[in-house]
Amino acid sequence: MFLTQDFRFLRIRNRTTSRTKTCSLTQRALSSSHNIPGSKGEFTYLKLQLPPAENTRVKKATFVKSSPSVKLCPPDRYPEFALIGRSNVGKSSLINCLTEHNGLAKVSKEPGMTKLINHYLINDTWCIVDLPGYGFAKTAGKEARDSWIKFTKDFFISRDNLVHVLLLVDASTPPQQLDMECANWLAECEVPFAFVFTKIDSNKKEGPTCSKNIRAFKQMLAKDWEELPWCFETSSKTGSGKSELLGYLASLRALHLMNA
Ligand SMILES: Nc1nc2c(ncn2[C@@H]2O[C@H](COP(=O)(O)OP(=O)(O)OP(=O)(O)O)[C@@H](O)[C@H]2O)c(=O)[nH]1
Ligand SMILES: [Mg+2]
Repeated sequence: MFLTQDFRFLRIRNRTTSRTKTCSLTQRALSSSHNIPGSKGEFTYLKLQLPPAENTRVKKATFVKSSPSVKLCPPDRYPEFALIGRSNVGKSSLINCLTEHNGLAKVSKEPGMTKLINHYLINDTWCIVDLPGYGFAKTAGKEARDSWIKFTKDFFISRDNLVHVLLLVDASTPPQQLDMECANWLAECEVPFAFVFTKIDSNKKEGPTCSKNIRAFKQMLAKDWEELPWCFETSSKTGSGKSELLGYLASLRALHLMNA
């Protein structure tokens, strides 16, 4: 991936097909560059130029609305960050962790808990959006999958105030094809996103560790992607990775305001 001259788009070249996808980013015409993550170890990451993070703390978090369709979502007044990922990956838990508000988003061991588009207003200035998870019913088949794609695609396409998407991936399980497909699908749809690995506290007695799973996931991704989107490693149980993620969201909000 690389940024084009006007900083408006990033392009992702698929190594296998040599096809180039263009992915619009919120960082347009950047003027300052305080935080430039670049290559890190064996993987090369997208170089982002972000303004410094300010007002990272969540002082107030309120539930706004559950919407059954994009048309019924609240007006697009505030900058929004949407969380997506497989069902049970920990989207709702992460919202509670970031906001330090247990019970704000409903958490359940049963997959498929979140069925609607849920808006949460943070500090009266920006929103986190909890979307239904994908892939919870193995038997649900193509129809359910198509309906999920339509539902979420509508959201991504029609929300002008969508600043960034966080694609959550469960670090306690080996890489899943569905997550790869979702990442590629976001890129196809030109939706800017970062990976958030969840449950890094949850190392199983048998099988690979979370670190190994994360590495394997990145290796799989790196087969196709020249540069990886930025990645965070989190645990909603221990709060690990929380401040880094809040800082990232704050920088993106600052950028969004600079370019609004
Ligand atoms: N150990 C551990 N468990 C977690 C973590 N985050 C979530 N969980 C557990 O994973 C399960 C699912 O969490 P949710 O937050 O409801 O997941 P979700 O992605 O919102 O699920 P859906 O709404 O069904 O799509 C719950 O049992 C959580 O307690 C974490 O960081 N560590
Ligand atoms: Mg949920």
